[in-house]
Amino acid sequence: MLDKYRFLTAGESHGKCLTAIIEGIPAGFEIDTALINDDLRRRQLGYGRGGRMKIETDTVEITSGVRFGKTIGSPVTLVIQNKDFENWQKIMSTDPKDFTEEKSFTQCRPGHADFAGSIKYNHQDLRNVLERSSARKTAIETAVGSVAKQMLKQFGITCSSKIIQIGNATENFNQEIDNARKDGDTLGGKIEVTFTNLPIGLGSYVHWDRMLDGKIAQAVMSIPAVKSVSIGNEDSYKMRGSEFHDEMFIKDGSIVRNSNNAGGIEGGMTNGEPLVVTLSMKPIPTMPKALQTVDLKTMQECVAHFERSDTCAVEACSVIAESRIACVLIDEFLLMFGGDSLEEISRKFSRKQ
Ligand code: EPS
Repeated sequence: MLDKYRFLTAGESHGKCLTAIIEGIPAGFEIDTALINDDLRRRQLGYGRGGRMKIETDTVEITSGVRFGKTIGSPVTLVIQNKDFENWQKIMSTDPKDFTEEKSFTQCRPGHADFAGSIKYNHQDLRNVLERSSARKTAIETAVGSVAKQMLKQFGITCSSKIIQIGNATENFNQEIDNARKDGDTLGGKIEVTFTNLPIGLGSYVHWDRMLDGKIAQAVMSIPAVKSVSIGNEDSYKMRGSEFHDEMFIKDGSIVRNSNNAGGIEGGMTNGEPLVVTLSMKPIPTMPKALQTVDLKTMQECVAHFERSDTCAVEACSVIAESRIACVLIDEFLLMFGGDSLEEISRKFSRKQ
């Protein structure tokens, strides 16, 4: 849990809605619903998305904490309705009278949370695991991060992301995705996220759990399907120190560097260079091509449960990664320059620049 920009989300994939409460936003920040919706749209787009994205048009409603476009210092609540709930009302009912055993599924999907989740929470119906472990919840997480991005933007901090690789392809991504779709298969990929204009000194070297690189790694690694995170030049372990480290020079009275192999973090703190985070995403485990598995009810071998899925969600993942990192950065920003209002924070911020 973050210290200053704290939030909880709730909601199941086919439940009524997704909700987040963000606590700790000072008063006076401009929050534009349309910009959150832009990010939600970006998360839904991308070549290779599946049937669910044709049903949903994710839009956020802000139900507390904002008046006339500005935060008022109270908790900010965000809600996204699941349109698909209409088709799942009986299956996702909270009323015990609606229960029927035929609606349960027990053929666990290798690579997903089904197997361990069913044992951990003692669920016989794997839907109880699927519903919250689904990447659907990344919609509301994207909205929470989008608010963080808007707050950072008010101090000139901006972000962007790009896809570097899909499967084995470094170009012709759509072709690669088409090929996988034809085979009933799925694909992962590699993404780069960059934040610029960060103040020097976010994070700290004094304790392991205050290192900014560690916090970013946790935030990104916990995005569904992400398998690795790195900051700066991924080939650092192959390079000599004299090649890797970003030497410092004076130009027109300022400190400059000719390289950014550190990716903007030294000693667990931002160093004023762009923050560059690379992450890899595994292929989604919900897939048409039947994976061999076990039915946990009959204890017989069978093929994995499949309703529908994306062939590739790497583009969605890039938007989610921007959001996750933005949450960590605004948290650090508020730790360093925090106050009750934008004015107070701006005063502290300009004193440090
Ligand atoms: C997702 C919504 C889900 C999945 C996908 C991501 O919707 P549904 O289960 O109704 O198809 O499409 O999640 C997974 C495939 C997964 O395995 O978690 C979304 O909104 O991004």
